[in-house]
Parts: sequence; structure tokens; C-alpha cells
Amino acid sequence: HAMERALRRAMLRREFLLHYQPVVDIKTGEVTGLEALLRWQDPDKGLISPSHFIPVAEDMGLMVPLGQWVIDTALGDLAALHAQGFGLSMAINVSACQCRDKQQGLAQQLAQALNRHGIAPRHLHVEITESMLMDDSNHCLATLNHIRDLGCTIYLDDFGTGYSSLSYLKKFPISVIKIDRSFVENLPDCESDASLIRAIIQMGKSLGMKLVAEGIETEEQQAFLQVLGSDYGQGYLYSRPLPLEALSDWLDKRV
Ligand code: G
Ligand code: G
Ligand code: MN
Ligand code: NA
Repeated sequence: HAMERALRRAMLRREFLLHYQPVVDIKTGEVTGLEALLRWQDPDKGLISPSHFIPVAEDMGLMVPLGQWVIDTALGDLAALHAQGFGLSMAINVSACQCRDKQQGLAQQLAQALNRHGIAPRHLHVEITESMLMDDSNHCLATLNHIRDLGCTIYLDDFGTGYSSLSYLKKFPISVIKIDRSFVENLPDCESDASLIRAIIQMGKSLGMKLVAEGIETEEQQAFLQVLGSDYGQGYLYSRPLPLEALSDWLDKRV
């Protein structure tokens, strides 16, 4: 498999990097955190999106070491931002295989990385997906409870796009729901998407959860989601995902 060979080589050649996208308080516009998004800088093909290579990396067992690299790099960069006076949180996406891996233990990996970089657990947010909760959910539940007990917050990403089962919201220690950008992109004109978002927000709130709306690209979408009661927003309206230096400049200009 050509992609597998290329990925193994990319790991050795350190061709992976992280971009960071700001998350803002939708009412005040204040930046509260960042989401770390993995990229592959292939010397020939340029920047490759994770949706192309993460499924392959998962299948070939590369996502556990690569995920460890993501955790370490994101928290190292967060420590640098904290030193610059930006008291932000960091959201990291994790794959099912990281949660399943018993040898490494995701909770332990996170605890050690927090320690190594001197970051308080409340600054670390862990994004999981619905599909992750389907397979081997008992082991996953124990791992996620452990991560929650460390003091980290669990986010349910891409909400509404998977095999949504509302029982997940009760069973797993989820504190925040991220509304998938496919529901946001046709706002404010699409009545049915507006209704779905309204229902998701009401349900989340009644369960004591917070909500992040993803993929906000226009002022109208922001205003609409604010009225509907989303707590946080993320999207190109605020900023695209940026490399650390550019993100740091963006933060400097913003405050
Ligand atoms: O940034 P972009 O739209 O290309 O991201 C595509 C998908 O890849 C998103 O669903 C995102 O959650 C996922 N993703 C990005 N970075 C990581 C990562 O470090 N680990 C995992 N497991 N998924 C990631
Ligand atoms: O699945 P997850 O939410 O982790 O992935 C986020 C993805 O969405 C990233 O790949 C990021 O580049 C992309 N993204 C972030 N904001 C916007 C936006 O406003 N519009 C679009 N089209 N994509 C976005
Ligand atoms: Mn995400
Ligand atoms: Na998402």
C-alpha cells in the first residue's frame, strides 16, 4: 500500500504538523481556546488533510504513536502560548484506537503530557466522535471517565452526523457538544437545519451541557447561533486553522 509506506516515511521525516483554530465565546467574541488540527506536509503533494490519511494511519496502527505526537506537540505549543500570557484551552481530537490501546493508556498519556508541560488539566479538552462510542464502548467508557477524573473536559465532536444515539449523552462523561458544520452552512435560510440546531441546543442545555457551533463563516450565522443559545463558535469568520506563529500574531492583533 503506497499510502502506508508514505505515512511511515512521513513519521520518520517529521512531516506532520499542527494547525490551530480559535474557539470564541459567541456572545463576547473573546477567544477561549484552540483546536489542534493535524496536517501532513508531503514534500511532493503539499499539505494533506487528515480526512485523507487518518483512516489509513488508524488501520496500520500508526495513529497511536501519531496521536501521542499530537498530544505532546499541542501541549508544548499551549505552554508557549501560556508563557506569552494567552490563558487559552486546547482541544485535541482523539481516534478510537487511542482510546482502545491498553498498552499506552490514553488517560495516562494525557496526564503525563500535562505534567511534562506544566499545564492544568482544565485547559485540556478531548474531542471524541459518536462512532468511537459504538465499538468497545465499555473500555472506552472507563478511559473517558478516567480522563474526566483528571479534570479534562470531554467534547462530542461532529454531533448529528454519526449514528447518533442519545443514550451516549447519558452514558459517557460528555460536557460539551460540537454542532457539526453541515448544520451551520445553510443558516440562516434553511428552516429545517435551524430547527435541528434549535433542538440540539435545547437538548444539550437541558442536560447541563455547553455547545459549540462549528463552521461559522458569516456574521449572520454567528448572530443566529447566538440567539439560539450556542455558547461558543468556531469557523472561518473568526479564523482558519493557522500554524502556531500565525496564530500567535492573530491573537496579538485581536487583544
Ligand atoms: O482540519 P480538517 O477539516 O481537515 O479535519 C478533518 C478531520 O480530521 C476532522 O474531523 C478532525 O476532527 C480530524 N482530525 C484533525 N486532527 C486530528 C487529530 O489529531 N486526530 C484525530 N484523530 N483526528 C483529527
Ligand atoms: O471534525 P472536526 O470538527 O474536528 O473538523 C474541523 C474541520 O472543519 C477542520 O478541518 C477545519 O479546517 C474545518 N473548518 C473549520 N472551520 C470551518 C469553516 O468555517 N468552514 C469550513 N468549510 N470548514 C471549516
Ligand atoms: Mn474536532
Ligand atoms: Na466537527
